[in-house]
Order: sequence, then C-alpha cells, then structure tokens
Amino acid sequence: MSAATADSAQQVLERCDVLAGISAAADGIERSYLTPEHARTNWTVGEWMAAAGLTPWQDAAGNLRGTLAGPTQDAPILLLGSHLDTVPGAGRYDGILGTLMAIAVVGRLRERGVVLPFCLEVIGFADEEGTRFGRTLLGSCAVAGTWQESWWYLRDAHGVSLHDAFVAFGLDPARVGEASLRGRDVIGYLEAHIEQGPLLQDADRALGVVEGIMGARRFELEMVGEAGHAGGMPYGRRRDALLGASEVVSAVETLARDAGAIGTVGRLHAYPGAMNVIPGRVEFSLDLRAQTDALRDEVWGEIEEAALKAAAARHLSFEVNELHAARATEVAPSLAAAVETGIRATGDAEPLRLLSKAGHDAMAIADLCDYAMLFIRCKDGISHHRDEDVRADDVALALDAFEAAVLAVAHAHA
Ligand code: HGY
Ligand code: MN
Ligand code: MN
Repeated sequence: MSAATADSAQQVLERCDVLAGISAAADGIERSYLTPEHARTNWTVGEWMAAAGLTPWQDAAGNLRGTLAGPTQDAPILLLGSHLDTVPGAGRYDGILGTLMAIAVVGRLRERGVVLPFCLEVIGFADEEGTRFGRTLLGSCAVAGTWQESWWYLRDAHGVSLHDAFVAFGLDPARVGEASLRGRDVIGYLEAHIEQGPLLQDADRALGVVEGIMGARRFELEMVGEAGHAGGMPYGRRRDALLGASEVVSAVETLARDAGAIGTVGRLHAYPGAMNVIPGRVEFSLDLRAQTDALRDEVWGEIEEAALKAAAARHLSFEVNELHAARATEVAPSLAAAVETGIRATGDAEPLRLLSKAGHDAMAIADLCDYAMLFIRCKDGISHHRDEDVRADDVALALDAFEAAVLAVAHAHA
C-alpha cells in the first residue's frame, strides 16, 4: 500500500468524522431525508466532490450528484457511490464511507491523469435508510426511475407528508422524474460499503465481494384490544394488546430462524402506556429479509398466520400496513469480477464472496443497471450503532481495490 493511499484513507476517515458532527440529535448521529442536516451534508460533501474534480449538483430528489465528463458527450456512465443519510444513533461509516471513498478514487484517478472511456458519476444518495418516512431507498428509486406517486402521502412522525417535506426542502415534487437516469447509457453501479456483519473479521479478511442482497419487506403492525384497570380487571376478561403482540414478537424470531430468514421487531409502542393500565393498543414494526423473495414472502405468511391466531385467542384485532418491499437482487458477474480483480490487486488472491443481509441503494439501482459491491471489514460487525468502526489500513486497501475495480471496468469497455 502506497503512502498516498494511506494519506487518502486518512482523509476519508477524517471526513467521516466531519460528517458525524452533522446531526439532528444532541447525542449521537442522526441525519434523515429532507432535513437541514441533509442540506448541510450535501453542501459539505459537494465541496469535497469539487476538490476531487467532480462537478457537484443536487438532483430533483435531493441526492447529491458529482459528474466527471467522459471522452465524448454521449459516453456511457459508470455510477459510484453510497448514501449520506443515517439511522438514529448511527455509526459514522454506514453509507458515508462508500460515498467518500468513491470521491477519493475519482480524485486519485484524475491526479494520475487516467482517461476513462466513460463518464463517472458519484452519487451520495439522500434516503437509503427510510428513517423519516418508513419507506427506504427513496433517493435511489428516483435515480432508477421507479419513484411511486403514492409515496407523496407518506408521513413522518410529526405528520408531515413527503410532498410537503419536498417543498419545504426547496424541491418541486412535479420534477422528481428529472432525477432519473432511465434511458441513459449506464454501464453499471459500484458501491463500497462496510459489511455490517462479522464474517470478514471472522475470516481475517479486510475486503469481500458481494454476491447479492437479501430481499426485504417492512411493516407497521398493530394489535388492538381494550385498555382496562391493571388491578380490577380479571385475567379471564382482559383483552391485553401487549400480550398478543409479545406472542408475535417471539413468533417472528422462531419462524424466521427456522426458515433461514431474518426477522426483527425494532420498535414497539404500547398505549396508553401507563403502568396501571392494561395496554389496549400496540403498534410495532417488522423488518423481514431473506435470500429469495419466495422465502421472505413464505415466512411473512407464517408470521401473519401466527399473529391472527394469537389475536383470535385473546379477542384482539390484528392490522397490517406494509411500508416497503425491495426484491432480492444478484450482482452482475462482470462487475463482480471487476471488484474481485480489485481485491486481488491488494494481495488477496481468493476474495471472499458474501451475501449482503443489509440493504443498500444498489437494490434500487438494480432496476436501472448492473451493480456490484465491495465490502469492507468493520469491527465485530457492529453497525447502526455509535461503536461502528473500521481500520485505516482496511480503508486504504479498499481504496486501492475500488480504484482497481473501476480500472478493470474501463479495461473491459476500452
Ligand atoms: O436496513 C438496512 O439493511 C440498511 O442499513 N438500510
Ligand atoms: Mn444502514
Ligand atoms: Mn448503508
């Protein structure tokens, strides 16, 4: 690894620290879609894009885009990037590292005077996590041309619609289609991202090549019974919504694990929420993922059946509101081969192939073009947590690998 690469990695990590300071939360990192923090981040990262020789601009969906012209006006486009938004209580590398690495690689290629047979476009996607409106991949769906009109009615926790948030951010909902690259000559999309799991660390590898991304569905679920007195109401006459929901939460783990899928209930609110009142209503979330959409949907059917049974036994009602679905996707062999070439260029002769259990913007971009991903080891697999961490030498190796992957794509298109 060259000293220049080590310096480049150091700069990327320092920039991750700068962005970690842009947060809506007094304690911890939180940046969500169409907020002042989103705007400040786009401004800050746009400056770094310009310093790398990219022309930064914000698209009609609020994504940050940076363009490096190709050899001709009609040259095809290679997309690089990741996302700049976060979950609440986030780490400082999920999405951010990949976006800043893409900018760094463009800068390195320009410094070396490399002329590519295509235009490069780096994208800092604006809403991969779905933190504010529940539905994820909004920014990347806009670029892929799969934006749905029904999404304008999505509301955040304060009741603000996506439409009104768009307008307040200075965007015109009627022009969201202008963010799309559909119909353009796009070669593909390469994304570098922390693994968000422990497999690379367990295998003592710095880097890995992604084989595909699990399909996902997200739901808001509700159990409705009847609030009552915690003392006077006999057990036999209770309609306790929290006990019903609790049976579902346990069933999610059992049914998902038995089937080789992954189910998580990340949020649960019991109402009215007083210590001496039997919960009459419970709202809870379900994040469900599996390697195939068929398996994912089969497990959802089993969970729904278990929930209806639990509700019937306790004289409760069970309501479902599906917020999000993203199909399982596979990488393009030719682009994955370029990523493997990149990893081999760092001295790892047998790149480890991994299925991504985490979702990524690449899932949405897969509706537009081919994609591949480079994974970077993260400490103990921790992510979506302030202790998310990476090693500087792994980031340096990742920069070398990502640059070599871009050059491998260029070679294939020469
Ligand atoms: O939820 C995920 O897998 C991603 O971090 N949005
Ligand atoms: Mn994430
Ligand atoms: Mn991410």
